[in-house]
Amino acid sequence: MKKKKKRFRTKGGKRSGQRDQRLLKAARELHGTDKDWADHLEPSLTSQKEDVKARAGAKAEDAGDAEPEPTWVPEGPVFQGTVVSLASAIAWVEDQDHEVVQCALPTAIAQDQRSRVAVGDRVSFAQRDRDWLVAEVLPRTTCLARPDPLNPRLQRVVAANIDIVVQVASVVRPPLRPALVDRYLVAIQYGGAEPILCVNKLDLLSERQRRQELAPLAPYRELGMEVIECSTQDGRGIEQLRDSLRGKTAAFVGHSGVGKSSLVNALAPSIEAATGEVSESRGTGRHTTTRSCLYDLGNGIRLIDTPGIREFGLWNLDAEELREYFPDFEPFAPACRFNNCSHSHEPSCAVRQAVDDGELARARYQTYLRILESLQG
Ligand SMILES: Nc1nc2c(ncn2[C@@H]2O[C@H](COP(=O)(O)OP(=O)(O)OP(=O)(O)O)[C@@H](O)[C@H]2O)c(=O)[nH]1
Ligand SMILES: [Mg+2]
Ligand SMILES: [Zn+2]
Repeated sequence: MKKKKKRFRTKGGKRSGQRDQRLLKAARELHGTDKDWADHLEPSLTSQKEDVKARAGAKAEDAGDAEPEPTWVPEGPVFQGTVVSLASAIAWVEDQDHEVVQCALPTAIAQDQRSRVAVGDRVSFAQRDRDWLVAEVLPRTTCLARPDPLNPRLQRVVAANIDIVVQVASVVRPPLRPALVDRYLVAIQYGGAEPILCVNKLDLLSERQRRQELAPLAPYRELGMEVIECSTQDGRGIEQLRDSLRGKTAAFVGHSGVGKSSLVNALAPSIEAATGEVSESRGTGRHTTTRSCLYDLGNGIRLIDTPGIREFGLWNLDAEELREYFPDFEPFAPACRFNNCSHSHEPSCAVRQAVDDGELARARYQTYLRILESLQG
């Protein structure tokens, strides 16, 4: 099959790396000595991504800034910074001197907080009376978004202005779920970031099991996606992950319990992000991380650790567009009888034929059909 190397590459801009941990300290000071605060901290982005695919950028803008509402007009000096953490109607913003300032969110933003502002967003802020207040959320270069699970008409932005989204999966406890990988892959490309797949807990498998369990990931490697096999227990893959993240801002996403926070700690032990046991009976995580946190890991790596999710829906995508996010179908699609073939029910579909002939991964095709159905439903 024709390889589509570089399909997922975006031209990530260079970042000036900051090594200081003052952000973490500042946030801890803000919250007294509560060690759990480490979980509530999201290190911020300090620079804008310079260059992303124009289309992806436009998408991110659609997704994030559809209807800018007036907030308030500051009278004094206005500063800019990056949102490093969020709570209800409050944003912690890191300024250019790496000071973290607690800012209230004006009502217009707070009302629609999950869409209007996310960790990683650049904001302007200023003082009103004695308090600091966010004035404006600046346009995003990229984002990762999904529909609100309880109200699919609402968008939830998971992280903003990221170069890379690392999907963290584990091989066992919880088991690998390629269908989730596919959904994330679509959402990541839609938002303009570069996807990396990090498969964790490899220490729990024998070599034979490893080959068997990881076989379903072959299609992603074929697509040119970086797949990193790692373990926070025996350290494998951690340096490869660090190399891939060097100079970049990234978000860790995935199910609860796969080891996202453990990976943060493996990359930078001084962070001490809280981690939680996986439930014995269900083999799933316990949602230990409750808010996204942006950490500065050194080597120019800025990392947003996010809470584990149960399901990942897709935001604002139509059925026709979905095909573009399955580039492995492209070599076959021109041979379909209909040039607008949805590859689901049409006669003489070359994509379906390729699946039957073993030239295309059946699991990828099945995920495609499931997503298609959900978009039409
Ligand atoms: N065997 C093994 N266990 C691991 C590995 N990485 C993490 N764990 C364990 O997996 C459990 C969950 O790890 P966390 O880092 O809290 O997982 P998380 O993805 O951050 O989970 P949430 O915050 O709930 O989304 C903990 O008990 C970790 O010790 C690994 O490489 N191998
Ligand atoms: Mg966690
Ligand atoms: Zn077709």
